[in-house]
Amino acid sequence: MKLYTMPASCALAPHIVAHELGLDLELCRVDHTRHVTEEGDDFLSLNPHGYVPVLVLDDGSLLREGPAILQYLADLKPQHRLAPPNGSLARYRLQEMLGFLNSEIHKGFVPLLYARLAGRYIETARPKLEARYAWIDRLLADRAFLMGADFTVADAYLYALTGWGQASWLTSYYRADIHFDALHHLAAWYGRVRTRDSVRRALREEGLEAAAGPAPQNG
Ligand SMILES: N[C@@H](CCC(=O)N[C@@H](CS)C(=O)NCC(=O)O)C(=O)O
Repeated sequence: MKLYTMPASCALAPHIVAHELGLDLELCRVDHTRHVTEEGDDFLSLNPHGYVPVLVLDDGSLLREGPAILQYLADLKPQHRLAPPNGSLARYRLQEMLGFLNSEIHKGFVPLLYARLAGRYIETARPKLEARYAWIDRLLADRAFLMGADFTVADAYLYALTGWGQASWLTSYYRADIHFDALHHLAAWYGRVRTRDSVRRALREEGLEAAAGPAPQNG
């Protein structure tokens, strides 16, 4: 297995875990300003988002996103008990903690780190979010839902977040100055999700249905 990393980054976590488990792990450093690996390869071809960690498995499959990589590694050697068994409540507790670390702690640092770039937080953050939504748009070009043909919890999550950029119908705190009008696959997906009974009901119960407008008829 090979781990793409940058020293002192969040990729330090899977690096540590690999040692905990005694796994044979090859490390490859990435220059994130140029998106080139120390072997001279284009890192964006491995991760179009340009960030580490990326784990390449022995069969050549790629795994991205720290929480997924950490759990994958722990599950390779369950006897080390770095993660409780899948399906147990304890495992969901671990995922609860990893979700918290990922979005609240890890990404909580980002404004502080970007603030050092002469306060250019918005100018740095918005293009990244736009690029990531463009990637989601391409993903949705040939699939109905985020993970494939079927609606999953990930669609519910993305639907809730994407509403923040649809400023026309949100008037409160959850209104970001970013628009996805040019992303047609995203718009089609958004309409598809909007027609689901669960979504209509949730919007109604949160007093949002009128503001969200009528659900598309043909999804
Ligand atoms: N969602 C990713 C984020 C990883 C991340 O933020 N990596 C940082 C290092 S801590 C990075 O590579 N940043 C470079 C960049 O965004 O260009 C994860 O949780 O694994």
